[in-house]
Amino acid sequence: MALLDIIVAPDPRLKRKSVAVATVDAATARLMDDMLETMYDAPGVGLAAPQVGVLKRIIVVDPAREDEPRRPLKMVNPEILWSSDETKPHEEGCLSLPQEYEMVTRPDRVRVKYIDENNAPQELEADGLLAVAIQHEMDHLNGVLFVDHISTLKRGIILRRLTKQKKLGKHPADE
Ligand code: K1U
Ligand code: ZN
Repeated sequence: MALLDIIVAPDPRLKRKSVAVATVDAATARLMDDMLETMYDAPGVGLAAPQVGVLKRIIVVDPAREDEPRRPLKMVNPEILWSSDETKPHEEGCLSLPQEYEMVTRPDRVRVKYIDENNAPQELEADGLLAVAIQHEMDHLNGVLFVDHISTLKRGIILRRLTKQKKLGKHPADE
């Protein structure tokens, strides 16, 4: 397995729509393993393929806490079949927007269909952190970032800060 480089915003690749995967072959399975290793190393609760420069509809998530056994999910071509009318605010971060956190309101529960690592169709109903992470990662597949769900003012502040750090060649975690 390998650690992949995570793209940091602003970057045009994070704003593009990803394409569906025709079949889950060995290369796709290896990519998902590498994405999981990269996510655990970061650490994060999810990662989408466009964040590592691959514009395909692939996400990985694991909502388990550090003191719990790992529960990795590898999802290809995920689609939301149903989302609850009830919404909930949750603090979100993003490995592509390091050190930036804001409250985002999303449906509290979702039902999702996807193809798993064995090319088998699956369905899953999720709530809590898993539901938030799946929606956050699926947004990445459509070129949407969590800052697109907050006010224009806050989004502008965050993106200007990241642009400045990129120009200086600085990583926000170094500050
Ligand atoms: O897409 C990403 O960049 C991953 C992102 C996903 C996410 C975080 C929070 C709510 C919804 C979705 C992250 O994992 S950011 C890191 C993070 O929040 C975290 C890291 C370690 C433990 C717990 C959370
Ligand atoms: Zn993200």
